Amino acid sequence: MHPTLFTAVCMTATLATTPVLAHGDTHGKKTANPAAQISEEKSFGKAGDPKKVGRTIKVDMSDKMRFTPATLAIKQGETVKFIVTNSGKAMHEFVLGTLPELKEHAELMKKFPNMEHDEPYMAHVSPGKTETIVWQFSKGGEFHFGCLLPGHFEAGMVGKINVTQR
Ligand SMILES: [Cu+2]
Repeated sequence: MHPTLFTAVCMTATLATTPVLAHGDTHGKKTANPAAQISEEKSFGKAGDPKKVGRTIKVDMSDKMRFTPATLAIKQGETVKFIVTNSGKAMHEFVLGTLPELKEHAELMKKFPNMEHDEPYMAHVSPGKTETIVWQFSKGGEFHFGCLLPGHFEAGMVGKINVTQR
């Protein structure tokens, strides 16, 4: 994705009324150095190279506020292609992160339900649709994925990823 567009999309929802508000922890860095954001590494990994996908994992999201499967085991270094399907009638999203980050983001989504957000570690999936993201788990640890639409996370729409260290 083009870096300028990427930042613009991300900022649109909040810029007009509250310029200091950022829903992620990286907006400042992005503005300062747009070229660095593409390869930015998070504690739970980084955007994966689609040519280096070692494994494909299908994840289903339903209106029962559940991910299936909800527990994943991954080896450090693996590049995973997630094929995320929304089999429900409501909008859902698949967002990778650490549990504290996801909780914080879910709280922000409650305050600003129309906030647009887009990052390489999230997929927004309309009812009946399928989206893919490619992510490399460059670091070991326990991570999570969640749906951050208002109320969904709290209703249990969260899954766990164990990345075993090499
Ligand atoms: Cu959801």
